[in-house]
Order: sequence, then structure tokens, then C-alpha cells
Amino acid sequence: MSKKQMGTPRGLRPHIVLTGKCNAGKSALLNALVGQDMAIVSATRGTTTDPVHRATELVPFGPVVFVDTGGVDDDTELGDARRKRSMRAVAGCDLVLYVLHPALIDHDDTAEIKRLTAGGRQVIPVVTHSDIATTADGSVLAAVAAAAGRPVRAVSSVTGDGIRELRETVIEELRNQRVRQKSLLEDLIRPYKLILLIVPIDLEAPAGRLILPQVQTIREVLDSDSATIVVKEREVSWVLDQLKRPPDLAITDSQVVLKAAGAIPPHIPLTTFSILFSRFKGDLDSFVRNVRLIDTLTHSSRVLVTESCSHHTHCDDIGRVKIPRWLRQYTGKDLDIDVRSGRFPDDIGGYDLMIHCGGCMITRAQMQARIGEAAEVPITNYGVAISYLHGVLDRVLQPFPGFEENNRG
Ligand SMILES: Nc1nc2c(ncn2[C@@H]2O[C@H](COP(=O)(O)OP(=O)(O)OP(=O)(O)O)[C@@H](O)[C@H]2O)c(=O)[nH]1
Ligand SMILES: [Mg+2]
Repeated sequence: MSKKQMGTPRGLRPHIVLTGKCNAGKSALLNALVGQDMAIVSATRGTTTDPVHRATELVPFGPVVFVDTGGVDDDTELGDARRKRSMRAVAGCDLVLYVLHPALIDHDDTAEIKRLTAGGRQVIPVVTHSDIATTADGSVLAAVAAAAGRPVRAVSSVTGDGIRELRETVIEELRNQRVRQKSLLEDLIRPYKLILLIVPIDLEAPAGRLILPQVQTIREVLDSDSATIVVKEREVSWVLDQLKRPPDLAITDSQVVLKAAGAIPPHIPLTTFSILFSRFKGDLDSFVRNVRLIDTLTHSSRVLVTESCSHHTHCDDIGRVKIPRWLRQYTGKDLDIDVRSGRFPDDIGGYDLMIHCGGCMITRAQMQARIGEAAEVPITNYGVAISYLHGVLDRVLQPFPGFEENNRG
């Protein structure tokens, strides 16, 4: 794999999950699709256990992540736990390849595909072993195609028959999804706009580079034939003095939003990187609605502050120290605040409010899956909460057309 492919963060790569029964040929199909022996293939049932993520290049589409999973019919002692993990991988993916063995296919597969397609998820059914003279039951195949809403593909991972065509179908689907996908600066930018980015360089800033939300924003500005000026919060007034005309939009890191709101005159639209990400990956409407629940918290309220990355990130200090401090200061209440990275705790239902990180390292589908998993617990996020706790939420929502009227509390 080239450095360039390695360099594309997982949060920007579509995730394709291979699922289906044990021994259906999921791992062999993954290897055939990417043209490499990435996954372990064997005639033993249950070879793949936990989901295995493989970042790779799907030529000629670009960087993706394939997720190879254990069989949905794993009936071993650990089967239940494994199935749950596979379901979590499926919940956060962009596309499912449902792999079928011609001799094993039955209506359990139809039911599974129906479950998977619920909510609009795209599922491509693939029958493997086309090199072996085993014919699948025609009526079940028809039911499978109907459940998936598309034809069943036939392939052989051994001879490579049908693999090129399947790869083309996968790429076409991913390209369609990309066209439908909104961008970070959707509705906010047109060519020849000047965008001011406010980026604090403090002790938490990673050495020698910018963080992903900042880089992604700069890239989108360039893609829109516009220009950015990147500046630390202390130089904002100086930069504004140098300009012949004010910037069309200012975007600040949430942590210095108060300073930015003070330095940027009210006629210049101002928002935060986190608000952009809330809209891009999460659900800005409900985050804004739910953040107002902070005002209803009492001494016995339980709050979960959670981030999707389980490794040490630059958000660590924001989630662990700053947000809990700001929350207690704002409410004046001795709140019961838990901070968790990675998976949600099992007793999620016991929380009155969840404050989630911006999810810059995960895909939109994965963020949406986490919102779904939060179920009944009202969820908002770091960026919306930080602006709210600093009293500037209405200001940073102003750049979004039509947002204020509908969502002002
Ligand atoms: N002839 C033939 N054999 C295949 C094909 N696809 C997979 N196999 C064989 O089927 C067996 C199971 O393949 P795997 O890819 O390991 O199946 P899996 O679905 O990943 O199985 P688990 O990880 O155990 O759930 C292996 O012996 C493969 O070599 C195919 O298209 N044709
Ligand atoms: Mg396998």
C-alpha cells in the first residue's frame, strides 16, 4: 500500500462490510476483490471471529475500508458476542456485501437481508462458488433479490469469475453515495469567497501539523475556488485590519469561540469547526434541541461525555477536563459526569444527557449508528455544548440558512 493510501483517514473512507453465514466465502471474496491475501480463508467454520478492518485501495475508486466479519449463524459459545460486534460494524457501514454459499442459502438469509436494508442501507447479495456445480434454490434466490432490491451477483473467488463486474457495481454504488453526500461547507460557500479560519496553537495542538477538521475545511475551501486565511485567535484583529474587505465567513475552533466572537464584528458570519461537523456527520437540529436540556439538569442528573476514538487524542482534555468544568460552572450543580472513549457503557439508559465528540475520525454512517445506539438518551455534541455554555450558540448558528427560525429555543 502506498503512503498516499495509508494517509487517508478512516473517517473519510467508505466502509464496506462483508457479512453472511459461516463459510459462505466472505474472506475469500474480500481477497478476490482487493487482489491480495488480506484475510484468512479456510474450510473450517468460524475462521473469522471478530470484525477485521482492512484499509485498502479499491481501484479505480480510491481508499476504502473493508470489514470482514464472522458468520451471522455462528452458534459457538462466543457466537452471541461476535454477532453483536458484527452488527455494530454493519450499523456503521456505507455498503454491505451479503455473501451467500449456493448450498447454504435459505430464507434465514432473506430475513437477514430484510433486516439489513431497513433504514435505506444498501445491500449487494453475492453468491460465491460459481465455479462449483451447485445450484442455489431459484425461489430463495428470487426472494433474496427482492429483499435486497437488486439482482444477486454470482462470483467465484477461486477463478475470479464475476469479480470484476462485482467490483464495478461496488464502485458505482460508492460513487452514487458520494454524489449524494453533503459537504462540510454545503450552502455556505461559493467561488471567490474569503474564509477566515481561527486555529489556536496551544500545548494540546499536535506538533507540526493541523488537525483533521481544519485540514478538511481548508481542502473544501480550495475545492470551491475560494481562499482561506488561517490565523491564531490572538492575531484575528490584526488580520482584519489588513484586509480590504471583511471575510465572508469566519470559522473558529470551539475552544476559543468566546475570544473569536469578541474579535469578529457581528456583521461577519461566524461559526465553529465543530458546528460544521455536527451538521456534516451528526444531526445539528437535534443536537441544538438537546443542548438546551442542560438548563434542566439537577444535582442528581447523570451526564455522559463520550468520544468515538478509544486512543489518546487531542480531544482528551476537552472531554475529560474542560466540558465537565464548564458544565458544573454553568449549571452550578454537582453533576454526576462520566467520561468514556470508544464503546458506550452498557447502562446507557441511565443517563439524562449525552455529550458526544465531533466524530472527526469516524464516518458519517458510524456517527449516525452511534446516535441510533444512544436511543432514548438525548444527545448533543462537544461543539454545540461548548458554544451554548459560553453563551454564543445563536451567533454561531446564524450562518446556516433557515436554521435560526426553526431552532431557536
Ligand atoms: N471453489 C470455491 N471455493 C470457495 C469460494 N469462496 C470460498 N471458497 C472456499 O470456501 C471455504 C470458506 O471460505 P472463507 O472465505 O474462509 O469463508 P468465510 O465466509 O470467511 O467463513 P468464516 O470466516 O468461517 O465465517 C474456503 O475453503 C474457501 O477456499 C469460491 O468462490 N469457490
Ligand atoms: Mg472468514
